[in-house]
Amino acid sequence: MAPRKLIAGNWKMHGRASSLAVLETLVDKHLDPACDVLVCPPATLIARLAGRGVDIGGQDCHWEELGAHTGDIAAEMLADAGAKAVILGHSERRADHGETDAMVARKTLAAWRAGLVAVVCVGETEAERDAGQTLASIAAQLAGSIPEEATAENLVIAYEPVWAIGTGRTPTLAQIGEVHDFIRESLETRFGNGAARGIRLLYGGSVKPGNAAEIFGVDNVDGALVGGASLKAEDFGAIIAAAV
Ligand code: G2H
Repeated sequence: MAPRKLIAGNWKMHGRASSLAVLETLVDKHLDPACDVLVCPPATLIARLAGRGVDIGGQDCHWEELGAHTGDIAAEMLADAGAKAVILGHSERRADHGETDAMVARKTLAAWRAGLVAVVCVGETEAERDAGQTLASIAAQLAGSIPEEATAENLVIAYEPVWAIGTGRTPTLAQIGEVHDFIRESLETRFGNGAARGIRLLYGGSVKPGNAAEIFGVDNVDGALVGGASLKAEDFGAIIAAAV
């Protein structure tokens, strides 16, 4: 049986005054219980938005529980604020902050230590795709970023081709399917069928109401990580509706 779908919103560094209105609109729509919904706002909004009917998550965490790390936030702090999950290894973090697979693996362990679901992002660059290196790049990121303790309950993987993020460009359905099938097979090889079948694989990169339904129809796509379109309640609600 396919896992329950998950639609996650990644607000990135957006969502100040309008944030509560977006969330309240989603809650008012009485989200279909057949679909899980997660909203990941900036960390300053987690406590304010948690407990209002939609699961809330962070966008990053440090691998240490505490210490001299100016500007960082611990997984335990996210959990204290009411977060249930945290996005890790997003390509914007990898690009802006030099995050490596090894760092993402340490952050993933920290998330699990704090009881958070880790939403680990992987994806190829345009140069890697043009060079025919897409699956090799994904394989390396999976091997380096996902610790051995992964289970269907503590891990979600988001496939986000870097060239499709915030650009309005999306891969073909065949390209999405090829990578999601590859990720599922890689997980089965490493963790066995039971765990691997339950780990949810999200597609991310310019998901919008107009393309969500066809993307959700692709095998091994268990939901979406949505950036820009998650900032508008109407668009995010339409994407959620397309998943159920
Ligand atoms: C990819 C995605 C959300 P967008 O970063 O993680 O953003 O939907 O704006 O491409």
